Amino acid sequence: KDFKDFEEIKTELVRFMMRYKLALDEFNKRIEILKHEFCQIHDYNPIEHVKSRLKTPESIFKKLKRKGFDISLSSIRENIQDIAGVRITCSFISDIYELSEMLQAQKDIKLVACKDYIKNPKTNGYKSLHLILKVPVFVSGKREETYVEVQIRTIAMDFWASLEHKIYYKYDKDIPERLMRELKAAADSVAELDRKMENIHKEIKHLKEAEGIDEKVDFDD
Ligand code: 0O2
Repeated sequence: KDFKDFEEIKTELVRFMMRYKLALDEFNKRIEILKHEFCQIHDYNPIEHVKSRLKTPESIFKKLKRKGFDISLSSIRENIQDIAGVRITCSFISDIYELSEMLQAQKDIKLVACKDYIKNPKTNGYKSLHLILKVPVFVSGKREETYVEVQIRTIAMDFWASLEHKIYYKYDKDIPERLMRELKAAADSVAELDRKMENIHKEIKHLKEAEGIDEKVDFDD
């Protein structure tokens, strides 16, 4: 009997997670199309890389406990909005906002929430644009709106966040004040670099426009 129960739970879980996997696949296709659209408009590829992941059952369970939600599939479906996660690394800050607009302009994608940690960075210096979207997926012929969390950031923001994640993010004690200041200072340097690159990019764009240069896009660049 135990084995039968286990098999039933396993089948249910696999089906449950499949929905999020389908949402990721669907979303990644959209990104690929948007990349081409963007290239048509601006003559360059704004996306450096795209990474997607499914939250592990352990991590889902921990989040349910931490936030005090029920432990059930329906509770997970309603309360955990980052089971399907996509991180898009862009070249310039302006690309982040343009890409976000393009995503939100898709008729069947719904914006559930937007957290702009670029305009309002976290106290440690973390910057990124977070969108919670609902993406339609078809499971056994039935349309199901599924949450996808999208984090959009520049290469510089990603560099900082990746290293900070390694060093501190899941460190559950208070970080000493001095190290907190150093971390914030590193985030400020990274932001300064982003501003500089954005300005150079804009100036070159204006120069090109003035000279009427037509650029050829190479997706591997
Ligand atoms: P992982 O391992 O990347 O999946 P909560 O999820 O409750 O902490 P909330 O409000 O649901 O918070 O989400 P929020 O604030 O939008 O941020 C969640 C995700 O953003 C995290 O996912 C991280 O990926 C990233 N993030 C947020 N703050 C920081 C930070 O200070 N440093 C770094 N490096 N990343 C951050 P997970 O699931 O916590 O982690």
